[in-house]
Amino acid sequence: MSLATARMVPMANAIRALSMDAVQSANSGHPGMPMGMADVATVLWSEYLKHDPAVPDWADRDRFVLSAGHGSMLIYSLLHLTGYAAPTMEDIRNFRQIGSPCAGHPENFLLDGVEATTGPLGQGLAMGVGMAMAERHLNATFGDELVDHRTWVIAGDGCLMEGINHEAIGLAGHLKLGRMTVLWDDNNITIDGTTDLSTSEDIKARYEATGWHVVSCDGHDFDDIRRAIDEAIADDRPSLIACKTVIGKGSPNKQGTSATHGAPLGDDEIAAAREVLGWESAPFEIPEDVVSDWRRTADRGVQARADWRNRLEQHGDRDEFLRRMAGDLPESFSLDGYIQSLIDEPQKVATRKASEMALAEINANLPDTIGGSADLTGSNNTKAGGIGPFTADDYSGRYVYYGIREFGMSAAMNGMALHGGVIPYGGTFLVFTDYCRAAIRLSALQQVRTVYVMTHDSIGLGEDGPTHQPIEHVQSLRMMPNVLVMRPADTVETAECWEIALRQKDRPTVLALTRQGLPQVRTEVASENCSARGAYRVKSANADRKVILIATGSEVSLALECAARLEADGIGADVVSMVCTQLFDEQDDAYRADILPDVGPEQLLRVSIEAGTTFGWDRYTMTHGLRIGIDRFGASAPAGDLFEKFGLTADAIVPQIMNKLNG
Ligand SMILES: Cc1ncc(C[n+]2csc(CCOP(=O)(O)OP(=O)(O)O)c2C)c(N)n1
Ligand SMILES: [Mg+2]
Repeated sequence: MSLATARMVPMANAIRALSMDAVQSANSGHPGMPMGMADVATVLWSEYLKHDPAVPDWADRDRFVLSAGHGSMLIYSLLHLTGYAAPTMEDIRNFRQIGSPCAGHPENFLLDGVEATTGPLGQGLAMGVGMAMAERHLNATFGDELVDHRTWVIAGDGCLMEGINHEAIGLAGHLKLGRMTVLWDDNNITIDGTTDLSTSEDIKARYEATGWHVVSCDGHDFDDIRRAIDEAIADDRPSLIACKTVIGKGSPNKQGTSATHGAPLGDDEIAAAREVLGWESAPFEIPEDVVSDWRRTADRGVQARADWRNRLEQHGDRDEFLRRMAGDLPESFSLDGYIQSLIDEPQKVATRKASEMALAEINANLPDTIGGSADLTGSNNTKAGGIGPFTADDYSGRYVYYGIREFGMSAAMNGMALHGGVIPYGGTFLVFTDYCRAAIRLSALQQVRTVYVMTHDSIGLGEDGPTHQPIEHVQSLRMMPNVLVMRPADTVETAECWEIALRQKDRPTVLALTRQGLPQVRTEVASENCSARGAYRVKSANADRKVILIATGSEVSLALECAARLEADGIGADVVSMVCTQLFDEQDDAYRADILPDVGPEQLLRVSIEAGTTFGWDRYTMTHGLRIGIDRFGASAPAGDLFEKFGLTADAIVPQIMNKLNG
């Protein structure tokens, strides 16, 4: 039942008032977007969005993403007005201040109801695609009774202009994600001014050409907004609703201009806007009848959730569904037996192959995984364990052909992980983590479990040459907070890394894997997952210990070779496999001091060996240690020749160590 227009106007104006007052009080923020989209958001949230403010994490709720994250006051207003426990009015008063969950841009980890962290334009919409994919997959798995919801995105001109928009809508159109609707704040304004300064694109034609249903509406006419949303729901393609709006609507002297985009309106203009809107309440006060109209809109969701709860209790898959949505692995899940089989029969394979072997095990025993690759399936070795393709005709498939859309893939993975119920992993070449980087950063910031399967991790990929050979990538990803970057050395470590990655409920993992075959360095059963310590001794010094070789991935076997030569000369050398610096840094002092004793160079020389930049390795070698690596772009040649050319051989390394020891 829709409320009369006369009742809805003040509901929308409540959003406008809160937005302009909060921005004014913070003396920073973006009033234009929430004021412009207030009418659209009021219709959507009061009449369509399926949610229950009392149970924000209800699994079958609709997902709402404010892709135009700068308009954060829109979602804070909506959450408050519809009755979520937070943000409180006090939180809104403290918009953009320390301690308030009303951060500059919406953060999924600060407020229930904020489904995604947005602000980097374009990514919210792209995450919405992942949410819609997860929804269809779980629907195909558990049926309409348990999973039957929609994904709504509010996006601005900026979100549609970003390059990632092309990748995201291409994927959504191809996969026919008809339960996704993008409400475009079609206001012709960005920061620099009117959109004709920078674009002449026919956006609607582009969406149509990409397989989307497109409809327009007057974003300030409640009936017209309803008509457009109804049309979007009725169409089985994903929908773009071009909502023609006036940015800063209600601000008499500034509306329709970029002046309202990202600055407080000022006290005089706010007073004038109050006049125009007929809003008489003081800042941060909402008339009781408006509050109760807003609160009543939540009744639909309360009833829908109660009905769903009944269906869940009767459902044969209840426990499995709840396990999946909680993100817990099945209790029986373990790779111990598989790892034992690797120890029993050592093999020389590339770690990308080792990952495929681990995935065969994982995918067969963990129904939660949804894999994929950005058109490098055969190179990333990501399709394993008998999983079938995820297609528009069969959403039960667990393998996504993402196409050549690295950024779109990564953002979709974030959306899937945020949706819950699935564990996404996806592959490309490690060098193209640069294309994914902004989404990897959002995986980390949003605290989600995504696994990036990044193969061809060094010059070891050989002939494709420097465009494809990562140099700075592994180390630069290690700088990013809350990401596990893992570079396993053999089949055993690769399996251990997969197990660790799957058990991280609140952070992503990047697996850096080789193209070239590597000998198995782990041939004995360990009592624990050694890689979980981040670094551990693969080999202890036999002779009097003078050197610690710290290596990763393909260089661990090289370090073992160097150590053997040193030992032959009576120089004791440990070899430490630094699988994951982040996990090592998290170990207690005693463990770290055991692996890397805090003694001077005259007693112990620390040497790092990694086929990538030496930048930053002094963190572990100390300044007086030795750092072996590659501080220039690679070259095109067979891998063996390149390792020789760049001095990554025992012949080249051992004399440098001897020099250092004798110097
Ligand atoms: C990737 C990215 N680039 C730049 C920005 C900075 N920025 C924030 S809003 C904005 C303009 C967006 O225009 P539009 O989406 O039309 O928003 P409106 O002005 O209509 O509110 C820009 C450039 C950003 N947040 N993210
Ligand atoms: Mg705009």
